[in-house]
Amino acid sequence: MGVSAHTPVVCLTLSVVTIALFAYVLCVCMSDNKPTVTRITALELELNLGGDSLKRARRNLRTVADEQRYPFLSERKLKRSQASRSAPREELCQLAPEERFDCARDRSVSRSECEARGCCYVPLRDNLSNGPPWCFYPPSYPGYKMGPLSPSPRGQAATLTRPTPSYLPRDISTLRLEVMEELEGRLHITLKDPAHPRYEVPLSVAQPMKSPDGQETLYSIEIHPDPFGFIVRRKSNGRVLMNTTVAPLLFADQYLQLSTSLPSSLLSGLGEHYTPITLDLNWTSLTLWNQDMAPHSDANLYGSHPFYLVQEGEGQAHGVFLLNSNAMEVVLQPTPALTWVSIGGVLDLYVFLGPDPQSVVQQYHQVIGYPMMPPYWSLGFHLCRWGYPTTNATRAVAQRMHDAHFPLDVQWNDLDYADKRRVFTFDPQRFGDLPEMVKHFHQEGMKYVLILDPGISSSSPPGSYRPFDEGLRRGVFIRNTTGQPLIGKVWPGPTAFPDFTNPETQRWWQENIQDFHSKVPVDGLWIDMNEPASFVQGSLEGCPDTALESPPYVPGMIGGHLNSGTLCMSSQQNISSHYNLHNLYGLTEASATYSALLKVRGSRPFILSRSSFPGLGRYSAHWTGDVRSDWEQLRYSVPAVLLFGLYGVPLVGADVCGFEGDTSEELCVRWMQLGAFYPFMRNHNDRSNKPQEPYVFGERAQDAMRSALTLRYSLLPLLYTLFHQSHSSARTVARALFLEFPSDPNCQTVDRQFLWGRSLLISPVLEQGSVELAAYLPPGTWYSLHDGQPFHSKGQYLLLPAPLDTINVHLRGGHIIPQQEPALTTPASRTNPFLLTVALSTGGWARGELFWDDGDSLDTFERGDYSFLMFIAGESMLVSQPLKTNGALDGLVLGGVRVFGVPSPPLEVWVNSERLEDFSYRSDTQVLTIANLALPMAESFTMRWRL
Ligand code: MIG
Repeated sequence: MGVSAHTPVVCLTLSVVTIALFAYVLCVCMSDNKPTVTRITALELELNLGGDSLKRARRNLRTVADEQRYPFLSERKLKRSQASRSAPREELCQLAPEERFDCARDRSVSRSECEARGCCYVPLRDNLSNGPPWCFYPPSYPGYKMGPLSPSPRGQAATLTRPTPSYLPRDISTLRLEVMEELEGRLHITLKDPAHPRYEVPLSVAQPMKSPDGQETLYSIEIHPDPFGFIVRRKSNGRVLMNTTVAPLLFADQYLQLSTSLPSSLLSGLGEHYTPITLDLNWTSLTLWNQDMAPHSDANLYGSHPFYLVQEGEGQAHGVFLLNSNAMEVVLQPTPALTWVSIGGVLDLYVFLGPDPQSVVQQYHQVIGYPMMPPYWSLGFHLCRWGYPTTNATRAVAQRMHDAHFPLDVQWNDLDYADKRRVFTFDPQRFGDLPEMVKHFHQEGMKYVLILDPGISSSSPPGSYRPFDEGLRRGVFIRNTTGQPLIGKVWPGPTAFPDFTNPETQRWWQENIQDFHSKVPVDGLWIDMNEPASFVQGSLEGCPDTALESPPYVPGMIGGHLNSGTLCMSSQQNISSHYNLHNLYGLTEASATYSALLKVRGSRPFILSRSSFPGLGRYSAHWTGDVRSDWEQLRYSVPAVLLFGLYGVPLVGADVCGFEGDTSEELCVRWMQLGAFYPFMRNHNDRSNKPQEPYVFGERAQDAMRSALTLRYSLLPLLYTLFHQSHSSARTVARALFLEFPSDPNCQTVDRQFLWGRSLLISPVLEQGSVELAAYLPPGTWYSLHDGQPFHSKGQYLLLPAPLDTINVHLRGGHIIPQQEPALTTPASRTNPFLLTVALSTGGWARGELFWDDGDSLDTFERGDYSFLMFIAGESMLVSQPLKTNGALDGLVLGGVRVFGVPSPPLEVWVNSERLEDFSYRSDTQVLTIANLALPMAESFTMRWRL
């Protein structure tokens, strides 16, 4: 992949590039044995410069002392190389506070410094770090100037130049713009440095499936040459979706900034944060930087998703994806408008035109990759805790679950199993019979998953811990600037960190998994701590003092430094520096783990990753990390799960009953009920807490939990079919209401309820002590899934009873869902009779489908090795039609049918040509029930009821 070079060359090139502008900066060359980098980018070149840290530039916090310490950033010196500007005329500065775009995001400035930037300085009464800026751009603030557009291989291109330097160090004064109209609903715009290739995210985007030639795009783009900016409009109604002329484009080596207006304030995305489904635009700043951080507000969490979706109104939506993995900050302001700030890479921007929100999600997933198809068993119930001290304790847990008749598919172990907490080992005393335990679980029809942290213990005596010895020999670890493996500290003590961007590392990782699996036949892997997290800052030896560790601007983040709780930014990975690749660590680990498990097990891999980046869903599930056992965290788990659906990671859930702190019986019941509708359902608990396995609670609580689990298991055929739709066509599984009812203004911000696919509405209790709840029912008929009781809604809130043993679930008129009699594991439930629940629309129609395969083989859809049934109801008739069969349904039967919304008692019921005696009808709920059927699932049938 490209050229390779060593540090001296790097520094030399660098000096040539920058010496003219910053002659007073010395090139601090790193030692000679720096590892080979295969892709030299301008960013890396520049980043070997000396320089010192500027902590997060909080407005008005900069002092004179700072200026002396960081001379190369001083405004005074910078001015030598740029035309000095003067304050704009006063009338240009008469902007309403919410219209102001910050001219000093990079650092705080005084009036004179602000005016020297040519910006307006108009103080406001409050000087808030999250309020309107005092120093802001006047209209038409100078920026880049665009030359003529000409055809390029993929679209149109132009050169942008900056006649006068910006106020930032190491401006890139010439840029290449490329505008690619890739699909009818997809616009792609890149801005790069044509002279010095910079780091780009190594995501291979599927090329457009069709070109928009001759076909109308949903958008038009208008480019303003001077100062450069562009406007994207929705063609159908002329609505301005993006307007980047509202503020200047900045593109310096370690500071890229692009602002745009937004057509509405209904903005979702930009995770991972602890927020509702729509974001607060009142001067909110969101940092995207993967960090080991328990979910709480105003903090960057484990993953980064530089993607947003805007509900425009009238049912329309668009999305924007900035493909950039550097530390980022997104600033929201009430205009409404948004500013992207990234401290590296290039600007690689996709705009998705929808026009409806579900299409936006699909267009986004076409770029980042559709989600994987999970193994069927992974949709069952998972049970874990940190602190099952032995195999016997772990066995006892599964046994008690079984004895108490709770479904359980997957038993887990946390760090407890490992010998001195080192991965790929197990404790010979406490977990000596781990292999036997796993085999025992397998005999019971269960699966087993354990935790696998990336940190490889580096302090075992040489020759005693092969993963490290081998890894060292094969050069698989991330290296510090002196070329040695960087040593941080995690659970086993000092650890080295595999560089998953290195193909050799991927092979070594697979061999370790293979070796371990040959002893302990795990069914999946839980990849934790992969932000990556470390208990020391940077490394045990600290980090070198370079602009990579402390760039001119650091987005606000927990710990205050890029290397807080993680590795040195200057450490080197195969394709670039950790500075560039940090946010990709979990993704690259997930990808390597996926390949390894696939090879080793030969069936669909199951991986659970804490850190995430766009594309993770191709390989992995996600859980929301160390949630507290409290009601607020229960409530915010709903938007968290829904947002990961937008991000293409549909197999997601929060730790049921909460991770940190003791749960309570009531909370745990409500959490089990909500968790029964998380796409991924795992009860997991922290070391020191009271136990929270379902069987530890009182009889009533156990009954409620058992019925929630049983309900989930009865719905798994539907859930599996939804995962198929997500894998094959990027539909969301757990779905926000606005995706399904985009034109209903009442749905725009609903995130206390959600849907499964199109048909099931889940309305959990999220408050302590509540035994009723106000649930919104979008217009249409909704039937209680429990008893078929219909509600004809005009789009209104209904007060529903919700005693402790109940979670409200409604089935939407017009839909048919496949169910199956539950069992204690999925291998057992998968052989049980199916059940169809038919919810007639007011016109008496309904439809639904079932995707079925062996639940575990790879690429069944792609290879056509599956069965697919279509169900249609209308005119007092239900038809099941196999559109495709492969034998997977052979021997399986339909045991019963429930029809909701049958207006009067049927006189007769017929299946095919046979008249049935065994049916019942309830006039109060208008439900027709047909039981004791045994119709082969793989064959078509027709059922009629004569009224
Ligand atoms: O530093 O493996 O989020 O689920 O139980 C804590 C122990 C490490 C963090 C995970 C949590 C897990 C815990 N881990």
